[in-house]
Amino acid sequence: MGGGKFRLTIMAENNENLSSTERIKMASDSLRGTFVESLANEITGSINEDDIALVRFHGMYIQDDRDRRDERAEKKLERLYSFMIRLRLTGGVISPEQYIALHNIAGENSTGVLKITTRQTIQLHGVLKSKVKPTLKAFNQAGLTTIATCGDINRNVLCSSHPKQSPLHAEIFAYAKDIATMMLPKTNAYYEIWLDGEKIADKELEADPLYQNRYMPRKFKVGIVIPPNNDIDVLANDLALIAIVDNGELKGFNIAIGGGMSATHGNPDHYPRLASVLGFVEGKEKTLKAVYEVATIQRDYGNRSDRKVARLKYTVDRLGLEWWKQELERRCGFELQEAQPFHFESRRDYYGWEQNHEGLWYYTVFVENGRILDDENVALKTALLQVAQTGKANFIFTCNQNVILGDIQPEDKAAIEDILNKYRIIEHTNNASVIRKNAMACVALNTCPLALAEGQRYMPTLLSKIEPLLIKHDLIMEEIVMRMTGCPNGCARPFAAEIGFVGTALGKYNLQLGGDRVGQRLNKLYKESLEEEAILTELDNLFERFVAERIDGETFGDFTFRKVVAP
Ligand code: SRM
Ligand code: SF4
Repeated sequence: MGGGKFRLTIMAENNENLSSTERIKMASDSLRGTFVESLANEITGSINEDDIALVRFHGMYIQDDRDRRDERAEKKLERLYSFMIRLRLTGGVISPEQYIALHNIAGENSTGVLKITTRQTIQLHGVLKSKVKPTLKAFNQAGLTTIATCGDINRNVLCSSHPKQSPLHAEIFAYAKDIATMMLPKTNAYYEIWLDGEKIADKELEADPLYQNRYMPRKFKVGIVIPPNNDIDVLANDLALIAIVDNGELKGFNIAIGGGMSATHGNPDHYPRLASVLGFVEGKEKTLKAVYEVATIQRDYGNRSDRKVARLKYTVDRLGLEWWKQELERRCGFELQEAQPFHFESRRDYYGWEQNHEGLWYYTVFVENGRILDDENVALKTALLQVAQTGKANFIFTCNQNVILGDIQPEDKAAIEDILNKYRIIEHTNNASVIRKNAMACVALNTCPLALAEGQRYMPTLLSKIEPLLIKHDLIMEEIVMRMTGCPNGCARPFAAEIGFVGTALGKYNLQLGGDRVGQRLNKLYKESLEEEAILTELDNLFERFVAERIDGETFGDFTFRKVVAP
C-alpha cells in the first residue's frame, strides 16, 4: 500500500464526519476555550461543556465524588465536582524541594493523597474549582507544570527508572526530555489562563507545525526502555523506543508502534495491542526525527470521526506495518535499518538499597497502588516529607507506582536510612509479599467516572486473600505479575499481566490469564464477571495445577498460556 491517492481518500473521509471533540479543539482558539467564564461562574463547581474536553490539555479532568452521588441527588444538590490534576514529570524525576512543594500543595488544595500513576507521575484529586489556579500557580513557582499531561497530545514520556542507574540510563533520560520538549504544544493558553500570563497578540508566535489546530486524533504515548528490564511496559505505548546496547554503549533504538491497552467489553473491534517493531534507527537526530514523523503520520491518518478507534494502534492495523514503514521513511528522508535483537527479563522495580556506578545510593520504596498517605499500616507521607526535608535525595516515580529515593551521597545514606527505619518504611517494603510488590491497580472508584468496579480500594483486600493460597501451594516467592482495573480501559495495563482482573460491574471482574512476565505477550479472557469467591476458587485450582504440571522454571503466565488459555 502507499501513494498519494490513498492518503487523499482517508483525509477526505476523516474531514467529512468529525467527532464533536474535533470540532471543540478547532474552535478552541488554541485551547483557550471559555475558561475565563467557566472559572468565574460560582453557581456550579463544574465548567462549561466544551471546556471539559479542553481542560485535559492543561493537565486536568473534571470529576465528581461517586460515593456521594446518591446523597447529593436526594438533597437536590449538584454532584460534588472537583478536579484531578496530573503533573508532567518526564521520567518521573523531581528534586527534594519540589517534593516538599508538592506535599504542601496537596495538603492545602486536594485530598492530601499524592497518587503515583502508572506513567511515572503524580496526580492530585479533589481540587475544587476555586483552588485550581492557586494550585497551578504554586506548581509553577516550584518549577512544576501540568501542561499536556492529558488530552489528545503527547503525554508524560516514560523512561527506564532510574536515570542514574548507569551512564546509559542518563543518556536515555536525556532522549526522553528532548522528546517531551519537542512535542510540547506551542500555544500560550496555559500561561494566560492559569498563571495570569500576558496574552500573545501575534498568532504566528504560537503556530504549531506538529499539532496544528486539531492536535492528535487521540492521546499519544511514548516510552523508552533499556532491556533487559521492561519496568515501563514499553510495548503498551503508541510509540516505543527500545535501546540497543552493545558493550555498554548505546547503538540506537528499535522503534515499535501501535501499543495500547484499552478494550470494550463484548466488542472485538476495540482491543488491547502491544507495539510492533518497525525497524532500527541510530543517532539522536534521526531518532527524534522518526518520533516526530510517527506522530505526524498518526496526526494525518488517525481516525477523527470515531474516537473509539482513533488510537495509533488502529491506524497501524488499518494501514499495515509495511505502509507505515514506507511512509515513515518517506517523511524522514532516510531508511530504517533492520530491527536488532533484544531480550527482556523482568518488569519489576528493585526494592531496597542499590548503589550506582558513581557510588550514589538509591532506595526503592514499595508504595501500594502508588498511594502516598499515612494510614494504619505505615506513615509513608510523613516519612517521605522528612526525607525530602534533608535535601539529600531526589525522588523518582516508577511505572510500577513506586518511588525511588535517589542520588544519595554515601555520607548521607545513614541519615536517610534512620528516617526510613523510624517510620518502618524498610520493614514495610521488606514485609510486603512478592506478588503484592509486583501488583498494580488503577484509581477507579470513587473518582474515575468510567469505573465499573473498584480498583485500588479493593486490590489490597483481594491480595490478602490470595496470599494464603500462594502459601498453601508453596508459591509465595513466585514473581507473578497481577493487575486490576475497574474497567477495560486498562490504566494499570491488566491485559499485559500474568493474572489480570478487569472490572465488569461492582464486585465483578473478568479473569485474564496467560500474559508473559516481561510484557511481550498479552493475556486472554479466561472467565467472565467473577465475584470474589469464584476468583479465589479459580486461583486455588490454577495454583494447584501449576505446581503439579509446570515445566522446570516455567512462569505462571507461560503455564496458563500453554495449558489453560492457549488456542
Ligand atoms: Fe488512564 C482514562 C487514570 C494510565 C488508558 N485514566 C483515564 C481517566 C482519566 C478517566 C477519564 O477519562 O475520565 C482516569 C482517571 C482516574 C482518576 O480518578 O484518577 C485514568 N490512567 C489513569 C491512571 C491515573 C491510573 C493509575 O492508577 O495510575 C494513569 C495515569 C497515567 C499518567 O500519569 O498519565 C493511567 N490509562 C493509563 C494507561 C497505562 C499506560 O499509559 O501505560 C492506559 C493504557 C495504555 C493506553 O493508553 O492504551 C490508560 N485511560 C486509558 C483509557 C483508554 C484509552 C483508549 O485507547 O481508549 C482511558 C479512557 C479514554 O481515554 O477515553 C483512560
Ligand atoms: Fe478508570 Fe477504567 Fe482507568 Fe481504572 S482502568 S482508572 S476504572 S478508566
